[in-house]
Amino acid sequence: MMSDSSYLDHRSTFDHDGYLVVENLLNWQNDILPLVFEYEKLIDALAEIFLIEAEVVDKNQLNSLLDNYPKLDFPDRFATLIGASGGRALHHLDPVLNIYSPDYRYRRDLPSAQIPSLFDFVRHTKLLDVIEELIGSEVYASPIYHINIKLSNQHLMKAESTAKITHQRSPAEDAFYNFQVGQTRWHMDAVAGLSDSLDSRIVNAWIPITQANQENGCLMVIPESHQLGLIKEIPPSIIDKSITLEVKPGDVVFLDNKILHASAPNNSQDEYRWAFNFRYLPPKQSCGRPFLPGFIARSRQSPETELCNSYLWSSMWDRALAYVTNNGVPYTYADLGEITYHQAKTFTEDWRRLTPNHNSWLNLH
Ligand SMILES: O=C(O)CCC(=O)C(=O)O
Ligand SMILES: [Fe+2]
Repeated sequence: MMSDSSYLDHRSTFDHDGYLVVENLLNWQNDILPLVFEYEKLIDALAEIFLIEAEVVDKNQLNSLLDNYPKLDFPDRFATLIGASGGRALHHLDPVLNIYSPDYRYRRDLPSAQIPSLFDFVRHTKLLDVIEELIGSEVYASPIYHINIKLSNQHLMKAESTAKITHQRSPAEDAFYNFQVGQTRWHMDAVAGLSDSLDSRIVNAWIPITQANQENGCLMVIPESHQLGLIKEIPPSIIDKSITLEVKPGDVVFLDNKILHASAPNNSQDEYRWAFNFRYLPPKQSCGRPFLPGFIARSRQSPETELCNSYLWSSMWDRALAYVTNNGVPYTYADLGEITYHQAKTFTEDWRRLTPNHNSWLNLH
């Protein structure tokens, strides 16, 4: 149900429906544009690096790719980055998902993807005010966050052709390619975490950066499906009950960790559909990925424990991703379903002991 923040009780709507749309929560100019501006710069820097690194046989061809790049519009630039990196730029931009890609390897030599404006966005007061209504005054920002830029067919083809020119593998071979830039299949976020997080009150803030409509790949949800318990294979009879959520930049969709959702395919001519999603939970509960760094985003009880410094956040990520690359991911994606609740709980507690605060993340080797 669409709700206006002024007249409906957010918490009861969220608890009942399993999701909540707050329209016009954020302001494009003040709240969203600064992040878009910096994030596009990051994408452009990565594109230049991957193009220069690519084995283009013909130097003239490389120069014309580089010369042409700034003239391209955003989806063409993003598709160029994806193609020139054989999809691996997505590993850098969205490590949380891609640490499970078979060839994931953190590249410390690239500019950090955990940019200050992203950190500031995760901590945005307007987001945290709604999160506080939904989960209470103590808020931990989960390390699980994603970026999904869904490309039209035209731009997916551009990624393929750039991969050919730059002698990269087809980006479509990448493990999570479709999930990230194509159509996200039906799932509940809860299945991607260790089982000790199943009872955590995790709220996902899904934030559109562009319009998201039925044509370009908006979010689809099955209202009240968060009450069905853990579902891995979703029967068609349930999917029949799905609805589409058409939203605009400034609106924010809050999702229960167990609500079934997916994205529609991007069937538009040349639009891209860009959204971030960030997860929040009460600090004492399990986030499902204890070996990645979250932080206290808001604490009314102990405000001094809030992490406010974006550079410390980037460094925590740097250490954690280097650690995962050097020591291996503690468990595979396929293991997730096999690990018992008890094993998961012990694993989370061990990591908590190892990393009680941000300084301890900085100490990881
Ligand atoms: O952005 C989308 O379309 C869906 C993303 C999603 O479901 C996720 O990241 O868990
Ligand atoms: Fe999801």
